Amino acid sequence: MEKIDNRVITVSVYPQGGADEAERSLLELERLVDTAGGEVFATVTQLKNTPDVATCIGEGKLNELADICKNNSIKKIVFDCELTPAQIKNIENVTEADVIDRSMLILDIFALHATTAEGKIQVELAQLKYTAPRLMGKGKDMSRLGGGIGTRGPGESKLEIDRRRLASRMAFLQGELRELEKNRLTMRAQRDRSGLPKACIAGYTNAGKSTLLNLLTGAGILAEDKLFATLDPTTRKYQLPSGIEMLITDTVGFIRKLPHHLIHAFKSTLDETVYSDFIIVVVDASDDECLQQMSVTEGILESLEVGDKPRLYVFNKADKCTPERLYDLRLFRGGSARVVTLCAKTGEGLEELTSQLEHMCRAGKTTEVFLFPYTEQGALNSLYNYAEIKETKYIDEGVLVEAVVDSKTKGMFKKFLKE
Ligand SMILES: Nc1nc2c(ncn2[C@@H]2O[C@H](COP(=O)(O)OP(=O)(O)OP(=O)(O)O)[C@@H](O)[C@H]2O)c(=O)[nH]1
Ligand SMILES: [Mg+2]
Repeated sequence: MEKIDNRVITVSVYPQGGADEAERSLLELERLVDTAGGEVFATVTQLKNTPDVATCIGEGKLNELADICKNNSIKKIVFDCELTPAQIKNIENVTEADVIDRSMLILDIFALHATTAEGKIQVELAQLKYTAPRLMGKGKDMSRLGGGIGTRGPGESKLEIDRRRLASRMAFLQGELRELEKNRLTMRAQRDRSGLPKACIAGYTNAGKSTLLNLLTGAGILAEDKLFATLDPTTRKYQLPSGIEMLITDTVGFIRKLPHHLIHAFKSTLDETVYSDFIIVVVDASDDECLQQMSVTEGILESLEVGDKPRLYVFNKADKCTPERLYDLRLFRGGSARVVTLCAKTGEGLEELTSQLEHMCRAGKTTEVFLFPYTEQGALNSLYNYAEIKETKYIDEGVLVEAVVDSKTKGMFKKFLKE
């Protein structure tokens, strides 16, 4: 069998003073290439304050890139920035290799990892919007595309790019997505009715979000040392040691240079973050880049308009950090935010985590006493769905109930409140 050649050349263009950041971003690009099944053969960088409109890199660099490709029979180039369809076409003409950009590569990984119908549709739509116009500029026989890095469709399928069918395929997928969104809304409404506190796990990709949900709930989500292992959200019920139940959702990870249109494409699943009561931000404390990763995470949470939701910071992978480092990180967050350190792999630090979760779940809740006349047993039954019942007493006037409720529930059962 012919061996598939997955060697790629990575390219970065950076402005004056941006060398360090470019270097870090390239290292991450290498991990993305690896996750997509490729292997970085060489890297080409250029200091250039404004990328060339036609070819991104300058003419001399482009020729250098073409020489490396031809001398080593490299057929794939990945740029660490966004490229326009015209830039891709021009670079391909000179280098005679396939060219993709960082966003196309990320979408390719998403396509590999999407498992639910909703996830697959979101990925395909995003690919049709972003990747397809960039592949079409090539003027090649499109039926031969698909299979290589950057051109895979979700699941086993290949990304079909036929100009004539593009618009109708997108309209069809949008319709399907709307249907699935309706189901998601129904499920969310059901979860709302349960009255349980809801937390969403967010954070940089590979921080250990899925490992954390697995540790707490035995959710059995695939957690591995790859970027974007998780694409589809999973929600599980978790019972805190005190008996309080809560819902926790694991979601897709974040990464730097995640363009807004990509975030928007995954809005339907990222909305789980929007509807949570608080956010558990998981940070890989052992990563030298973790402060920067935290600011990327904050930026994306801002753009999802959940910047003001309460946070619990979990500095994970504590087993790979010195105590001094953990101490410094805790200080960095300042006094206001809740912070715990954890090793999600072994469970070390779990007690501190659960006690903080306990606090977060109780925040904004009060203990109230209600009196339900014996004729209102239906209402009493429904309170059980919304509140943590502490004590019930049967007296002449009805059932006296002491319960921990949030303000919404208190309002709903206002007429039974005992003065
Ligand atoms: N040493 C160490 N490794 C950990 C810990 N927690 C998670 N990992 C490892 O980190 C890698 C990533 O973990 P995941 O749980 O898949 O990370 P994630 O945040 O869900 O990543 P994505 O879904 O890809 O965004 C896996 O190889 C885990 O085994 C930890 O506390 N210590
Ligand atoms: Mg995950």
